[in-house]
Amino acid sequence: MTHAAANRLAAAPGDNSAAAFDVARVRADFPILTQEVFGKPLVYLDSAASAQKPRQVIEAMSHAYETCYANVHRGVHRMSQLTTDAFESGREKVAGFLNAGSADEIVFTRNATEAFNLVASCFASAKLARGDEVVISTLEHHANIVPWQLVRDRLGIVLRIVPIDDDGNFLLDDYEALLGPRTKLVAVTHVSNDLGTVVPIKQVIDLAHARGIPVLVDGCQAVPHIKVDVQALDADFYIFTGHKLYGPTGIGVLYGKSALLRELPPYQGGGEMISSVTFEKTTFKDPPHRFEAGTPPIVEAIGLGAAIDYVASLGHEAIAAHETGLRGYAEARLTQVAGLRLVGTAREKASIVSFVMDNAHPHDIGTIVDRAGVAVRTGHHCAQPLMQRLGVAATARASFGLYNTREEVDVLAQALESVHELFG
Ligand code: C6P
Repeated sequence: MTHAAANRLAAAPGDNSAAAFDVARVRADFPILTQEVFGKPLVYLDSAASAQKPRQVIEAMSHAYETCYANVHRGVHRMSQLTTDAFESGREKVAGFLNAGSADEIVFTRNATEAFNLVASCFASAKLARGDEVVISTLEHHANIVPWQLVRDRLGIVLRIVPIDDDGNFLLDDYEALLGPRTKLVAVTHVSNDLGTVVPIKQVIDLAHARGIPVLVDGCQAVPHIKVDVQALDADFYIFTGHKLYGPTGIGVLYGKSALLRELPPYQGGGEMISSVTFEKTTFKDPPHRFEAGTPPIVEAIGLGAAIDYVASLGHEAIAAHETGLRGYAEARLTQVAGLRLVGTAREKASIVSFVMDNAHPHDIGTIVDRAGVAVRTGHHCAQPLMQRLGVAATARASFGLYNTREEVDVLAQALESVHELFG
């Protein structure tokens, strides 16, 4: 497009509840938002799947490749040292972002999924035996279900599932009742990727800790929207993925309390995670390097650091206020569309609106709104047990990022009205 079209979708008077948040200026940082789809301005409402990248992230990564690139922790040469400093500064930024006690508590992985597999595998080796229990919830993404099922099938552990109510609220009393003498870990999401439910995570952690049980939190859908302080939460593990936080793909983050990480064996073996190797015996580095076998996501860590700087420059509170206003507006606007039903109306939600429509399959909805330039995700959102609990095969999901506007919600609503006309 087409600056005219871009401007149409940018902030209009009264666009934002947070006056300090200048969404037009923010949109100018995202080059992709000037694209057209089927001749219409792109309306990107799929940030929960993956967020778009600001110029600051793209440039930080290009700059690294152009001016300061080599492998890290390996070379005495200048370029390797400079790259190592930039890479480790990405780790420091993540530590600051989460308010971790130290950068040594930050492990870089390939994505969030790998971080879950790392904890499941290593925690199981160190701490789980047949009959032990791990508590997860109905709201979980497959990434926090399947790795535990693999452990269950290997070791004979038991998975206990926290139920939800019909609105998608996490049921705290039922959760507490599941905690018992065999519970060795609680692993729950902070924000549901399908419903947007915000889980009362501090209470979840406190109830577990009162019984000496550690807690792993899936923060993938939380960190782009909510200020997270792992020390204030007292989370034992906290996982997120770079690409939903306006950073690159190819990098995930596992925060783990130092003492806990030290108790875990390595995840994978290979270069860089060792202190010494002979054919008889290998000794391992301390965390986080013990868990980072092979060449790490070097430029991705630099890009993630730039994304964190970007989010910090806008301020998490301002972002949250903007997105809360947007979600409220979207829920009010979409419920006016005939034949549309919201799926997930929990008391506290973040940035996600899932819905179904009479007579129209979510894939049809997604295809039709795409023709209007609107990108939403449709399907089971990698949360099939949640779909089963809610009695739906799939939903359509609009998810908002810091660059979205109320005008874009209007474009979605108009497109949904035409879905109703076609199928209703
Ligand atoms: N959810 C969505 O459209 P990865 O793929 O490893 O970067 O992130 C996995 C993951 C884990 N937990 C939650 C709560 C998530 O939302 C996701 C990714 C995307 O909802 C893609 S399925």
